[in-house]
Amino acid sequence: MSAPNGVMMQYFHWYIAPDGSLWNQLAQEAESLAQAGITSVWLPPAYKGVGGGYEVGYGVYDMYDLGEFDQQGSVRTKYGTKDEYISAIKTAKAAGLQVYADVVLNHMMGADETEEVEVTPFDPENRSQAIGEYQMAKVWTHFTFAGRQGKYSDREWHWWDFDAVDYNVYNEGEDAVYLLKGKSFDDNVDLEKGVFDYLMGCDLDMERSEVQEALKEWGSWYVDTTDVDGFRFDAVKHVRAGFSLTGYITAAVMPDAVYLPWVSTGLTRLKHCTTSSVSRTETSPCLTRRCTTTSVRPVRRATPMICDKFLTIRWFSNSRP
Ligand SMILES: [Ca+2]
Ligand SMILES: [Ca+2]
Ligand SMILES: [Ca+2]
Repeated sequence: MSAPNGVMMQYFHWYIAPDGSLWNQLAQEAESLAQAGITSVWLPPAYKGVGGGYEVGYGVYDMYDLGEFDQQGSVRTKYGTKDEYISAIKTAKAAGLQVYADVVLNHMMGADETEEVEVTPFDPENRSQAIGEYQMAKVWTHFTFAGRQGKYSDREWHWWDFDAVDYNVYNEGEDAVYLLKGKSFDDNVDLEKGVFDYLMGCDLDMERSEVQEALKEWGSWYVDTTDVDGFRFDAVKHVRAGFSLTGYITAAVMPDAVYLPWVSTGLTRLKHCTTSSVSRTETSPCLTRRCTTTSVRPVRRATPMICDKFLTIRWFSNSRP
């Protein structure tokens, strides 16, 4: 029988040295972490970001590059190579730790090429207020991932996969959020700044089915490749609630529908929400319903935690206790 409560360690912080050693360090320390009472580790984003070997991980460039390809000036990430990452996860799990991967679905940065598209500039402080005319812009939205050459996925990303950007080559000095042609900011997000769909970089259009499918495909690949126990979702208040992160991991990771009730049951633990966390649910109907649940049933197999900025979800295979 597993213990009712665990201890998760955030196994990184923003300012650790960018020397590519974190994954190896985890492998070396896994045993002693477990002995000290740690039951799970939250690892930083493992894929290539716009800052290459210096990128903390939240400026997502290529989610299929876990430190394997020469992109953004580096093969490894800030934390090591793909092989070191996978090896560290294996070692950590062998030591009895559960491993959570940090996943950023909200935005991408560091596109390889520009594209021309009509945009409408909006006030960065009030995204319901246009501050200029519909106009032609040149934006960094074409992701070719040339360094990966189609391995794992040959999908390229274009402006039509995104809702907005904040940089127009034709008007470099302007401070604006540019809503792209035919797009709307996704609904059911945080209401700060009018509608807080846009945070940074190229904001994914979560209403677009091709984008949803691409993310599910990636999720399946990621779990198959890394064998992590769960996800920590970044920037959830900027991701439309209708996308349903629990539905996402169910579709991406647990195609067998029998697992869904376990995830839903886990969400009743939202009685542990802090006041600030509930502000997220005000704009999230799919979570509000569960957050108002006062009776908390015992949760054995799924333990999500939610707050205003992130959401972690853990799942178990049949073989795990
Ligand atoms: Ca949209
Ligand atoms: Ca968004
Ligand atoms: Ca969006």
